[in-house]
Amino acid sequence: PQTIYLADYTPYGFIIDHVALHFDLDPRKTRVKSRIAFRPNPDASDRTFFLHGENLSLVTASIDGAPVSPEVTPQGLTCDVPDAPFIWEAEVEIDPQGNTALEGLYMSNGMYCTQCEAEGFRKITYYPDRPDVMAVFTVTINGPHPVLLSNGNPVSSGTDTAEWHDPWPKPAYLFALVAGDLVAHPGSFTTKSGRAVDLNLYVRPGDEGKCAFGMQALKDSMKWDEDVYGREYDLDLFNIVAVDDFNMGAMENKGLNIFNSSAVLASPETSTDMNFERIEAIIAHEYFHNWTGNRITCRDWFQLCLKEGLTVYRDSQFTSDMRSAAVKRIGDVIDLRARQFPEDQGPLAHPVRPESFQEINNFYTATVYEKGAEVIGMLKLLVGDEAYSKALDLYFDRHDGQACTIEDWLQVFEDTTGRDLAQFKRWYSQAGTPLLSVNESWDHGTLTLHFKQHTPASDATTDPQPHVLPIAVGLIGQDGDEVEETTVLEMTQAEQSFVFDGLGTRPVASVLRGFSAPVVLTQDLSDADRAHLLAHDTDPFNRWEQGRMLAYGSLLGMIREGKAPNKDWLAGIRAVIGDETLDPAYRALMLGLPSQSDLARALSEAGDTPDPDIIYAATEATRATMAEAFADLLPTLYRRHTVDAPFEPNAKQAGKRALSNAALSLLTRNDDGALAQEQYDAADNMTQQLSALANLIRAGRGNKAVDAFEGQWKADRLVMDKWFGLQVIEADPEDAHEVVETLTKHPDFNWKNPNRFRAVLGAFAAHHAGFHHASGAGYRLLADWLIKLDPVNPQTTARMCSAFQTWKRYDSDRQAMIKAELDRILSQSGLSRDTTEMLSRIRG
Ligand code: HT7
Ligand code: ZN
Repeated sequence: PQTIYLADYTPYGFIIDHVALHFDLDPRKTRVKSRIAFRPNPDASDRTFFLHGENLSLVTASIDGAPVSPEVTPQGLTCDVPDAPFIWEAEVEIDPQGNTALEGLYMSNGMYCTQCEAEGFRKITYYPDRPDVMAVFTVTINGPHPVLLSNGNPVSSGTDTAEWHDPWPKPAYLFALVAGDLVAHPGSFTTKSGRAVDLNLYVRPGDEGKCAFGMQALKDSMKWDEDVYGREYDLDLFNIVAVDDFNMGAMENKGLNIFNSSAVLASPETSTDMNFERIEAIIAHEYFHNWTGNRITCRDWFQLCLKEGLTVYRDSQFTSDMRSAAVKRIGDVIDLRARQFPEDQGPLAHPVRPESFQEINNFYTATVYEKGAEVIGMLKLLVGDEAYSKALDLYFDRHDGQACTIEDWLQVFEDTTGRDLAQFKRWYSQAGTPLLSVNESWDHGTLTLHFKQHTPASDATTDPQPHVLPIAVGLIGQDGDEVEETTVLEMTQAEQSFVFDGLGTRPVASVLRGFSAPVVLTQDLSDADRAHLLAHDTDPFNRWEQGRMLAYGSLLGMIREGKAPNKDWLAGIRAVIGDETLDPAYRALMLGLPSQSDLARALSEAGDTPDPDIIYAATEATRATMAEAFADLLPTLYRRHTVDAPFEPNAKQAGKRALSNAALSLLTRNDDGALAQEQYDAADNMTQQLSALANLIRAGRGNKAVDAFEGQWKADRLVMDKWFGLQVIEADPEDAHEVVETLTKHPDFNWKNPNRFRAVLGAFAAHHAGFHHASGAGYRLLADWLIKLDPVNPQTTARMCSAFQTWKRYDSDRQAMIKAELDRILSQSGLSRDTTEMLSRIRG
């Protein structure tokens, strides 16, 4: 496969003034007519007329009304064109029903929908399918469907026909079309300058009762973007459509967002508190793209972080404002460490702005999205809130309507602050997680913090240079009072020291508050100092972090030397979870343990070979000890935080449920699931029902409830995804692969549906001890399914290959078995470009 390089960028040879598309919908033979007004681009030197096109049957083509016979390849077509403005017209035939890859125009449950990012538009018609070609689109749709939607504002509609006009120039990846028998949940929003916007959430009949929360989240997002970023919506209509078959969460098509139904449909009976929070965040994320992505888009796909990093950053700010900032930050860091750190430290490492790719779909990664957002958080911390706002205002003013680069983005910060961001730019160009270490010296009232940073070399970055690191530090005195409020140290060298003087007694340094930089920190703190911070730190992130570090110490001591759990850690956690002045959601997080794959990563970072069985046993033993140590506290925690009021998906109630369910999961170890059964029987919402079910399965008495749950929810696709997934998540490691095999034979296991596939196989890949079973059965099973899925849906297959990315951590037997599976998949004839690229990179 061909490798594309950032360095090779050249502008397209033509400018498009207008695109008219006409669709005659048919499941197997949709006709697409295009009429595109091209003119030569004065800024381009190469005038080759190339239009992308894949899986299209060209019916006719003409230039200025005269038929032409272009040279057609599987990737597109070329044609001789005039050196002056001209009209290109073409008609193609496509097969939406046969499009199982879910890119381009495809069908899901009888409805037509599109997914064009990144390069799906070329499967709809011949077009320069690159983000720097922006054009105004008019679309007409003919088809026997009550709802016919496209981007922008409606121009006209009649029986089986509709015309749409989008006045905002856009790249083809933001094009969307939806047609089907859908019902609208309507709403409205008036922008701050008085524009009345009609809002609709389109769903399949039967899903009307799951729309209210998403609609409110949309209104909250619109208001928040006005209040915080000064960004107003710019059309008279904003539509969202829920689709069952979708490769990712959602897509920000201009004025017509398309959502995986799991990312928008919600009701108390069918959705957990976590579902509600995720839905609110995704709706916000896609809405915020209207400015960061759509009005200002990317020049090329290497600049993906320009829109994704910024939009993730914006959606995390939104969630922090809507819910608890501390809980959101901790959740984001847990997620970053679970998904981005392994990527950045393994064979898939790439810079936030990659410099080459074979298949762009493989670069919608945690590094581009989440590390990309962390980079923006650091920038804001370095320049300050006011300068950040000014820079963003300038960004929107200067670049509205343009396709931009990271250079453009950094320039607005340089222009507003006068700072030189050349070194900071390394965050975009260097792969790898920096390792930051700190040690202290104390001399008569002066504390000096000596920092060292080092980023390990990788294939992606062979000679990493020091980063600019904002390190937020505070000092906690021996009496527990804060003696130095948070200050942000700016580290730019490989080694650097910072002095705090005028101190009385020696304080404990609270370093990297709020996780101010995405690094692995090594701080030489005693367990007593960590316990002191766990008890007294004013920074909620670091308070939690010290509990987590103590938990790591305890678990690693058990794994390596069979030690008993650390009593100081248990005492520290006990004090926090019993402190009724603290947010229940925060206390629930304190009851969490590092995941088994996090422990494997920690062991391998320290040069040890992780044994998944021992890690599993240590985690289980630690949970059992917690259940025993907190036995007297748990029933009160459970009862006090059980919500009696009618279910509301707000942060307050969700936090209480999170704490009572965290207590339940420990209590179940003491009562063999009696309380879980009680909760299951009484549950009137999915948070309570699912948590109870998980505990019953774990307690070995879940069979009846599993069957009852299936009977109750058989007709609900999204709830059944939970049913499938939970049985895998809660499976005993010895049986996990058999549980998966059984579930894949279930009549409702529709493996072509990405949600269902992920519910089972994705959950299995995340079941550390089950997937890494010493027999290799887990590796074989996943490989079998990846081989089966690849010809049908390469994008989802390739994403799931990352389950193998950590393979070099494990022992030689496991490595040999994984390598054999990687080779077996790679040897399949016709393997997709997506999967080939992922596995070749992973295999090395
Ligand atoms: N911008 C979108 C990214 C995307 C995508 C979405 C759905 C299906 C396939 C996709 N490929 C890329 C989603 C987002 O980040 O908001
Ligand atoms: Zn996005």
